[in-house]
Amino acid sequence: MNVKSKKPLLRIAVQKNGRLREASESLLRQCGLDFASSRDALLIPCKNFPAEILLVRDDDVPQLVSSGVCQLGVVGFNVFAENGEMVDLKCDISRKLGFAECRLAIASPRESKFDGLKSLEGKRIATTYPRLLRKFLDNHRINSQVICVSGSVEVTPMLEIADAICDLVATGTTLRSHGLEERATVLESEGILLRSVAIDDAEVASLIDRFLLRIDGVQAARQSKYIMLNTHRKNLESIVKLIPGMERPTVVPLEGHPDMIALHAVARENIFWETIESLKKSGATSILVVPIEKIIE
Ligand code: PRT
Ligand code: ZN
Repeated sequence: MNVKSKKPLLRIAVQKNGRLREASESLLRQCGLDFASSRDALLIPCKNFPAEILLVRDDDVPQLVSSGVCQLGVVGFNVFAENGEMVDLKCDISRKLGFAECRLAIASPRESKFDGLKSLEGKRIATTYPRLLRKFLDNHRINSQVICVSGSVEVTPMLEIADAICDLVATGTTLRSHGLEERATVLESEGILLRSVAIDDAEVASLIDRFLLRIDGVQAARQSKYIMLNTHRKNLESIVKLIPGMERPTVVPLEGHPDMIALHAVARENIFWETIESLKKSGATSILVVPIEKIIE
């Protein structure tokens, strides 16, 4: 493995297979990084940016970034938080990425009695997140037995190995199909970008700044739309009020129609059908709502 490269090189740890892989890869590509979509190679060089991508198990990302083997890494906040409870990680959360959203939650069989957290007193709770669960229970002064398992957490009550579970929940389908009901949230999670704190090379630090600027551009664009419409000049004020999160509109006269204007603007929020209907009622025509690829301030 090309661990010590001569030229300054950014190494980014990304999950090899699993729920984070696709969104991480798509984010890197949106940031303009061009690399092969290999399913076999573990270290993939970027063709157009001095960076390489290291494909690993998600559980290894915090350590790889903390030790400086990788300067950046994408991982779920849940994994970072569980690892951080064990060792003092030398990395920061550089960006929240807005994908792989889920929560670490306690659930118990639907028919079991639950009157708040005190119902867990003395009970056995199975989890793959023992440290986060233990901390949560301690904070609430609940004395339960934490049972460490390595997977298939949701079947443990059925097998009478545990009375409750603590696992990741996204849609809640898995809990429901195992007759379990969500009782309490231990941690809210989403994908995060970790950044090593031990970066002493100025060129690497400046590469990271360039990369982060691109991420910010992609994230700002994701929530924004570009809107264009025509209207009578007298409607301008009422129309401007209807566009959510609008910034600095450009207003230009329409050639050959002295009373008509074209309005172009960036809306920092999504534009829903209801807004478009209201715009039409207020006299807007030829409304175009266009996705934005990047916003660089
Ligand atoms: O092989 P590797 O170790 O890299 O991957 P992994 O198997 O440990 O992780 P993976 O790919 O399953 O998940 C990676 C990350 O995705 C997690 O650490 C979370 O940050 C995030 N994530 C988001 C989820 C979920 N949503 C999720 N729903 N991780 C797991 N689940 C599982 C959950 O454990 C349960 O079994 O999905 C089931 C519940 O889903 P719902 O939709 O039925 O509620
Ligand atoms: Zn994992």
